[in-house]
This record gives sequence, C-alpha cells and structure tokens, in this order.
Amino acid sequence: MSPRNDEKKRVDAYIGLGANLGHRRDAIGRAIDAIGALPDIDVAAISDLYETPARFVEDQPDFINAAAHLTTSLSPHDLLDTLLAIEHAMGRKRQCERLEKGPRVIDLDILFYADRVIDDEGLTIPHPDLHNRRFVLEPLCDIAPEFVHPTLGKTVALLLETLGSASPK
Ligand code: PH2
Ligand code: MG
Ligand code: MG
Repeated sequence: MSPRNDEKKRVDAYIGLGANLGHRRDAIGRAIDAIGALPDIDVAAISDLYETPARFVEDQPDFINAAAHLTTSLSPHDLLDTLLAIEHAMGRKRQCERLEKGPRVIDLDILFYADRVIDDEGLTIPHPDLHNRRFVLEPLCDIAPEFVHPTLGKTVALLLETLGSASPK
C-alpha cells in the first residue's frame, strides 16, 4: 500500500451480520476474520451473537445475527464492494428477487458509515429498515448505544426502546 493510502483518514462504520444456513456461528466468525485481515479495515468491536427467528420470509431457519464496529479508509462504495466480495467468497449465492430475503450463508449489511446519508442505486446508508429490525438494533445496541441515527436523530438505544413490544422479533 502506498504511504498516501496509509495516511487516509479512517471513519467509523457499523455493519450487521446474519447467517441462517450451515455453520452459522462459524460463518459470522469467518466473516469477521476476513474483514479484519484487510489492510483498509480494522474491527474495533463485535456484539454478542443473537439467535433470532427469521423475519419477512418466515419459512426459513433461524438466524444468528451480530453487529460490528469497523474503522476504515475505504469509501462507502468500496466498503460495500469489499463486503459483497467476502459474501461471495464464503459461498453466498445471489438468488432471484423472490428469495431476496431468503436463506443465506452470510449477509453483511452496512448500517451506518459515519454520519453520511447516501441514497444511490445499490447503496442506501443508513440501512433503510434498520430502525424497524430488532435483529439489527439489539446487537448494534451492544456496541453503539449512543450512536445517533443521522436522519432519525435518535440514538440506537432509543430506537431499540421505541421498537418496544411493537415488533416481537
Ligand atoms: N435478514 C433478512 C430477512 N430476515 N431475519 C432475521 N432474524 N435476521 C436477518 O438477518 C434477516 C431476517 C434479509 O436480509
Ligand atoms: Mg440483510
Ligand atoms: Mg445484504
């Protein structure tokens, strides 16, 4: 890596991890290891692992979900491409639209990238549905309870509390 790259400013990013096929806990661990091995990304913190019932498409195995705090010098799009490459290397098959929310060996979603708001084709940050998803907010609250959602203006802890009993899963 060039010295110029080394000098690039690192920013905080938060990702959600999910797996519901094969060795689910191993898959989360291997994804974290693959991310941490990259020169442009450090893994600053990892949440507990949560076993969660599948949502949206409910007729599929339970998930293991987690969240991680990364620091990175990659742009949001380069971070996305990197995470997609890791999903692919781990055997994730991008299936037809119908199975968009179907089973997967690993799913890596960017939740926040600093306080940036991005709405491009293929990349929406903050993740557009994170405030409705207990399986995202619960692990995220382990590592970033005070992080303020850049458009909703609420902390992760408050978003989780607000979800309350409205969403049982
Ligand atoms: N991901 C989905 C669809 N449903 N349910 C749980 N519990 N956890 C997930 O990560 C999940 C899901 C699509 O990304
Ligand atoms: Mg997802
Ligand atoms: Mg995804």
